[in-house]
Amino acid sequence: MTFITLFFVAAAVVLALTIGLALLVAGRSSTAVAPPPAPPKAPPAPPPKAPPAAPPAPKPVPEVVEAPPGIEPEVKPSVATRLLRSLTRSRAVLGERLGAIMTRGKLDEEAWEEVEEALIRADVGVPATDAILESLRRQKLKPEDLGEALRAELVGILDRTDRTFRFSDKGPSVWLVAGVNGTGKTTSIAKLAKMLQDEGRTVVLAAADTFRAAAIDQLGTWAERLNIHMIRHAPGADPGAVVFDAVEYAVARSIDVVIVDTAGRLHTKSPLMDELKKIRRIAERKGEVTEALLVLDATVGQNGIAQARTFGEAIQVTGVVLTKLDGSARGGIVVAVQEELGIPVKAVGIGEQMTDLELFDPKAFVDALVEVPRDAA
Ligand SMILES: Nc1nc2c(ncn2[C@@H]2O[C@H](COP(=O)(O)OP(=O)(O)O)[C@@H](O)[C@H]2O)c(=O)[nH]1
Ligand SMILES: [Mg+2]
Repeated sequence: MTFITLFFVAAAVVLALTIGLALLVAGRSSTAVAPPPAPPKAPPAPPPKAPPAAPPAPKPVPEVVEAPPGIEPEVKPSVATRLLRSLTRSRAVLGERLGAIMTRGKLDEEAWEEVEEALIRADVGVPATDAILESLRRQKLKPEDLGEALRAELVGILDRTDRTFRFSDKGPSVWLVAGVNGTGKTTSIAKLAKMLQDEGRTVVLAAADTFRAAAIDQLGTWAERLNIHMIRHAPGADPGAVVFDAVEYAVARSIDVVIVDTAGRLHTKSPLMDELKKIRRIAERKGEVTEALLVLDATVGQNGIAQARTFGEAIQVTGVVLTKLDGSARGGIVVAVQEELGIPVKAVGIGEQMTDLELFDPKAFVDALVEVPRDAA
């Protein structure tokens, strides 16, 4: 009996152990096999990949931005903004006085003397200053209207002539560019050529300032940058021969404009003015001189008037290119040139780059030259 009981107990224990063991194994394997944690692990994997992909993205941005400055910054401020900036010094000369008179609120003799002095200091010149003062005095102005009235007078003087550039309808137009050395002839030629190119015209340059090799090379550098052909001879060669070849080149290839760089002084004994007359005659053989542009440096002020007189007699100046307005306190010279010589300023140079040329617009110029205090009224 005891033996049988013992046998059953032992059997029961063995059975219980076996079942327990089986259950345990089953439980373990089920937890081990079940890979649910794995899928959650998989999705997080791609996100970490994405962020590394993102950082390279900003890189292409600076690369794209860098490209245009390499060529030439085309984003230009407006003409009014550029003029306003260029005429800062000239405006200060006129503006200080006007501002003071307007705030004082009295247009007495003393005030008129101050207006006169300010105009002279801005290089408007005596004849133009006299004419302006006479007209303003007659108007019985209130002090607060002085600025606007002065603007109207200046625009009145400047608006008298046509200042558009001329072209030939027969063959190549020849533009002679003359002026004293250092005024900015060569630089202005590059700027004018760029302007013509932007208008869709074809241009050839004539390096007729054969006085110095460096002058020819300087024009050559601009010609390369503009991708324009330049006719050159050896330093010291006859400028007339260069012009002859350039016009012939233009005729043969139907080029619209020949721009001629000339010397401010000469190596030969023949006077400069005779040489310029000769250049003109040679250019007229196969082309038409539609512009004889005198380059004047705005920083020299009234001296420019004397230069314009001399050159005017020799080459019948059709217009003035006034350079370096950006560094001048004498912007009023524009008015003097117009009033005293009857020559229109056609373009103004406001920097050393080839885009630093503006066609002369009397209204924009006067607005930038004469500040009218907004709170004057
Ligand atoms: N700031 C400024 N400089 C100018 C302007 N035009 C010319 N220049 C500079 O004046 C100097 C003489 O110019 P250049 O063209 O060689 O004069 P050129 O001897 O008459 O041919 C150069 O350093 C030019 O960069 C201008 O409008 N503004
Ligand atoms: Mg030169």
